[in-house]
Amino acid sequence: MITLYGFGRVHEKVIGLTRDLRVQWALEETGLPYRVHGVDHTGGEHKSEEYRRLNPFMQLPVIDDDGFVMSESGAIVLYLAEKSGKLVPSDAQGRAQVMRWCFVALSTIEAPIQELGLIDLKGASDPNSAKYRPGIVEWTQHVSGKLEAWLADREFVLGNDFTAADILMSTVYRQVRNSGVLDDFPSIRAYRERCEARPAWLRTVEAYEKRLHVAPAPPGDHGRERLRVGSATVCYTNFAATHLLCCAGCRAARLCASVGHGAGRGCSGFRAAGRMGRRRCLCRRGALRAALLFRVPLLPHQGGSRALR
Ligand SMILES: N[C@@H](CCC(=O)N[C@@H](CS)C(=O)NCC(=O)O)C(=O)O
Repeated sequence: MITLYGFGRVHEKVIGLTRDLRVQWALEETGLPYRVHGVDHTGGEHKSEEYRRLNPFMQLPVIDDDGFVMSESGAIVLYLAEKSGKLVPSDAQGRAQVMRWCFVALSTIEAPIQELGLIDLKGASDPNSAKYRPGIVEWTQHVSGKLEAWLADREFVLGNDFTAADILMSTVYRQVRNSGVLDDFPSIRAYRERCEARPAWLRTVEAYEKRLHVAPAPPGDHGRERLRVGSATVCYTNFAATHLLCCAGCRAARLCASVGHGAGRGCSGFRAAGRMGRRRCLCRRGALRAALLFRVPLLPHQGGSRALR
């Protein structure tokens, strides 16, 4: 049986972004039997000699398929596709196209996105953020513009069929889903939502939440995230933000209202927050604008549930 070495404990900031999600998604799509070994990253389990033998770079994910060990998320996803005969077409040229788009995802697209993700993880207080972020955003938007055009008349990157390349592409974009840089790329956003609507992805997220002890969203709250803003709890109306900004408190809410996003009765997030008995709500765009203006980090709501969807 396949063992997936995925995160069992990891820094809260990266929950929902880790690359073991890609592999577990591929396992769920292909139906191959597997179990997960939850690596305690916080406790340094990946630094052991035993783990180094699995992956010389001591990173995750890794799979062990009855003694056949493989690291690198892209290589693993392709291996699982080949092994199962799913997520790839049967002809050599079709498979080569899938490979091509896997490389597009992991090199052309992921290069700037990873940079951007890292900058945003560090937050606005990092002096390099202001210096390098605009250039990285430009690079991200340059490559994304090309993909946006490509996806305009395609359901998935290779057309009508969901393939291994879509697992990689959509999870790459997931890293910056709440950064605001994709606001002008509706085809990419819709594409990612199409991919993440798949039952195999939803099962993956559910298993991941359990593994990392992330409290799942309450019923009817899918795709929303509650965050603490100052003393108030806010609710995003869009896909979950795992580590955005906070602490501008009412200033953020006021700004949000003044720019016409959220914090008003017409905002679905406001209504959702009301249902949950909360006092404030910002829609994602409004909160991000506020964060940008105030240059404050957003923190997850402590002790509340968090949706990764
Ligand atoms: N290119 C590798 C990158 C792997 C990677 O960066 N893994 C991260 C998690 S997403 C990791 O293990 N970070 C922890 C560490 O380096 O200590 C892949 O695609 O698998």
